[in-house]
Amino acid sequence: MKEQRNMHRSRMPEQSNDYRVVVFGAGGVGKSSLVLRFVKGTFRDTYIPTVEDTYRQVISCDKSVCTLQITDTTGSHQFPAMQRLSISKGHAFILVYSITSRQSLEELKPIYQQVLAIKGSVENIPVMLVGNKSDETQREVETKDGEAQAAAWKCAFMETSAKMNYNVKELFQELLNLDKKRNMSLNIDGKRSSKQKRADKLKGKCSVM
Ligand SMILES: Nc1nc2c(ncn2[C@@H]2O[C@H](COP(=O)(O)OP(=O)(O)O)[C@@H](O)[C@H]2O)c(=O)[nH]1
Ligand SMILES: [Mg+2]
Repeated sequence: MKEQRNMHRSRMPEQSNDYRVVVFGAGGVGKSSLVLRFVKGTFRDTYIPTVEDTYRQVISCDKSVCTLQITDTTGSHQFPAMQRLSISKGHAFILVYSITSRQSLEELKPIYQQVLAIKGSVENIPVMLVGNKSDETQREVETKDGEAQAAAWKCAFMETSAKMNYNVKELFQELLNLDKKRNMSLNIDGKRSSKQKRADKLKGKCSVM
């Protein structure tokens, strides 16, 4: 039995080299838009419900490279078994609501509780609470309310706009920075702008390309 398990593992050595980020949130808050803006640099105004998509990008990790794997989930009505599986496999989590919907922030609560239940504690797990659609004027959730929720959850917080491309790369880099066990950068060496190099110096870390 034991031998079989080991054989199985050795056939998939690349697995351990993946850094898995899972994006959760109610339907329509902009999960897919954030992921597509980040991965492809595109934005669309039409709403196409997502089943579940995973995107991969090579990033640098501890002086080597690894695969950043981003799973864009279907929303808060994901199958419970699928939700549990993505949480147990995930290394880091992005919890998205829309600043135009207080309800969408409410819908994150059971998801956060489940992350907590499965991971035991979120203290050593990168979690970012994200208020998306910051470009919208019909605001239902104030920035300070998002900040307060993040403080209660002991996680990081950011407002973004996938539409205006505001804070999108920053979101992913900040999330990676939260992981103290690895030194990860979206940037595969040598291509940083002077602005980013300055930011690196300040933080003592690498940053976005
Ligand atoms: N104004 C605005 N609309 C957005 C933003 N992000 C997404 N949307 C729109 O919100 C709708 C839902 O986006 P989508 O990414 O499919 O949401 P998902 O269900 O969470 O994946 C779409 O019509 C998007 O165009 C944003 O930052 N600002
Ligand atoms: Mg979607």
